[in-house]
Formats: sequence, C-alpha cells, structure tokens
Amino acid sequence: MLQRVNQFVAFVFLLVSFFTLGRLAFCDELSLDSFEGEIGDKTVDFGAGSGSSVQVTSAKDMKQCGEQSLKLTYDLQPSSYMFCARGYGLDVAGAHWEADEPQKIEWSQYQGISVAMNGKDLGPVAFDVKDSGGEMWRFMIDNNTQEGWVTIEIPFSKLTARDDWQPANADGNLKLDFPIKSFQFEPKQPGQGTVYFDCVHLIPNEPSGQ
Ligand SMILES: [Ca+2]
Repeated sequence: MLQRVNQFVAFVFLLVSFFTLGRLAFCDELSLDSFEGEIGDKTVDFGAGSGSSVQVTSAKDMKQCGEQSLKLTYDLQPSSYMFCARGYGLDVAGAHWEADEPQKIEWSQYQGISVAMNGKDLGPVAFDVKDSGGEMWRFMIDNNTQEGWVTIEIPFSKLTARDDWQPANADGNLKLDFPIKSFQFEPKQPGQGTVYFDCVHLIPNEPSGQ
C-alpha cells in the first residue's frame, strides 16, 4: 500500500514538473497594450509640431483585441512631426501601457514586438521604442498592400537607433538597453490620415532545442 502511495506521489510530482518546465520553456505572447478603457489626453502622450494636428480617441467599431482600438486622426504638414506614445517615463503620467511596469517584465524571454495596424497607403509610419538609457529606436512600417488589420512583427534586432533626433538625456550608447520604457507611433507622410492600432504584444523566443 505504501509503495502505491509513493508511486502516486511521484507521478503527481512528475506531472507538476512537466507543467512548470513547459511553462518556462514555452512562454506565451505577452499583451503589452490593447488600448482598453479611457483613451484621451490623460491616458495617451501625444502631440504634433507647428501647423500639424493629431486627435487620439478609442474606436469600438474597429478593434482587434478587446473592445476597442487606438484611433489617430491627423493632419501632418511637410517637415513637421506628430507622435502618440504609451508606457512609462512620459510627460503624461497616466499614459501607462496595460502590462506590468517595465522592470517587472522578463524581457529576455521575448524576441520582439508585434503590432496590429489598420490603415493602407498612409506612407511610412514609424514605430519607436525608448530604451532604459533614454535612447529612441525605430522600425518603419509601410503598408501599401493590405486593407483591414495587418499584424506587423518587429524583431528587437530590426530596431535601429534614431539618427534624426534623440532626447537630450539619451545615453547614446547605441545599444538597445532593457527594459524598454515606452513605445510610440509616428505617421511620417504629410497630409490628412486616419490609422488604427491595437494588440501591442511581445513575441516570445523560439522554444529551445527545436
Ligand atoms: Ca483593444
């Protein structure tokens, strides 16, 4: 009888071990942000250069994750700029992304960021992140092929340090230092436009040994 109990205990232990190890080895995508709840100037850090304008709202009729997406409606002048950011260390204190704060995320378990975007023929749209040294890193999105929602996958290795501008306090070491603190969208083509974003996810590393 005692032997059977021991076997049972060993079996349960093995099951728990497999489950735990499996979880560690095959971590899931992490949702960094899906723009739920209140979206506006208290919860998003956005702005535009002289003569340009951007409005930021939520869109419940256009969504890919949860109940709503982030909607940018803008009018961008030539040689001007606009931006729309979420995360930590931004001027707008309430502009936090939905996931845990940056230092509580195990960044080494992830290889990149994916973003759902709805907007075709808008010209280049920059996706930037700010690293822990204050440096801005950029990936250019240019969707001229697909209507509706597209998922853009951005490996960390494809981000490049911005050479047009950096914050005054950036350390300038040209190394992507984790944790990443914030992300932002910047449509770059002058003119009027509307674009939606949703489902900002961290892409897990490939399972090891496969
Ligand atoms: Ca959403």
